[in-house]
Amino acid sequence: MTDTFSASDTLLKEYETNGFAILRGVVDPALIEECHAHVAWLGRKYPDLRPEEYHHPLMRNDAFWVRMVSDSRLVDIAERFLGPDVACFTAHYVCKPPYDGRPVLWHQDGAYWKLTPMEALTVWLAVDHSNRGNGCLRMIPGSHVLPIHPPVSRTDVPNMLFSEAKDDLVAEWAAKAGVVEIELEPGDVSIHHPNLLHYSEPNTSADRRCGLDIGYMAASTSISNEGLYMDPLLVRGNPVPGVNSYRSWPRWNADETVPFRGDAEWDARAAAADLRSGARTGDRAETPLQVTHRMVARLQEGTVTR
Ligand SMILES: O=C(O)CCC(=O)C(=O)O
Repeated sequence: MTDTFSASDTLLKEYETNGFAILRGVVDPALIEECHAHVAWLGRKYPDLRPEEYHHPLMRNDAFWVRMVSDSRLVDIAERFLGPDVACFTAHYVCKPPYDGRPVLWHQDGAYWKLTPMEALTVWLAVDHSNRGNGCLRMIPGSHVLPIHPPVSRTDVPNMLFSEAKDDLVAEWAAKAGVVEIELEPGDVSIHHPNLLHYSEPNTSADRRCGLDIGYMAASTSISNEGLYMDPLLVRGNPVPGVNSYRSWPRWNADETVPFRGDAEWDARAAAADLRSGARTGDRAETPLQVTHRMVARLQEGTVTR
């Protein structure tokens, strides 16, 4: 572990009490610049996709994406909550363009994940400024004590998940505990519990709002991915025998990613990670774009559930 948490354990306590916490200045500006270049490259490569839909299937062969989710500062945070053996099972940019960025309606992340047990944590890295004007995350403190409630379909208004938590549940909890706006600077991180009620509003401002939204789980948790969620990537420690098969870390390839600091050493790092996890190659017949379209279609039809 590095000293991300050495300041104090107040973060752990905050997380236990509220179901979320904020960590300032986790990632350096140079790496955030690389994320900006990556998002711009994704925009050129996939001009027909909305930038709120840079979902994980799209990046399954993308070395920079794995470089990000395996960043030691981010994994340190996950390790603190999940223990020494940590896997990443999902990650995507939620990038809301100026003026018409889509909302993410009220939800609990765990309602969309098939994890057993639900030993997981969302780590949200601010790539842009994220504030009340451009659609920052908003959370109900303490709502992580709720069990997972099935979401209801919402296709009448544009929104990223095509669904939301039930109105009465949200109204009850918002009245009881209030709603906290999570305003972040680029490089800051917020974390939240899989059962926490949270949402984000449309971006009606002139400023883009982009975050890298990462799902980590303990390696002892098993994921049923239904060919949609990718096989997880082991990002720290060791696999637990008999639980999960791991995806190989992609090697650097100019067609699949951007140049980044350390890309010359990347393949050796990826090979070492594969040796540790015993990874399979994980390649499927479908292209990343096909899987992404399939994922969006399944969100729309409401079949991405527990
Ligand atoms: O980035 C957003 O606006 C929503 C992200 C979110 O809902 C999540 O991290 O669970």
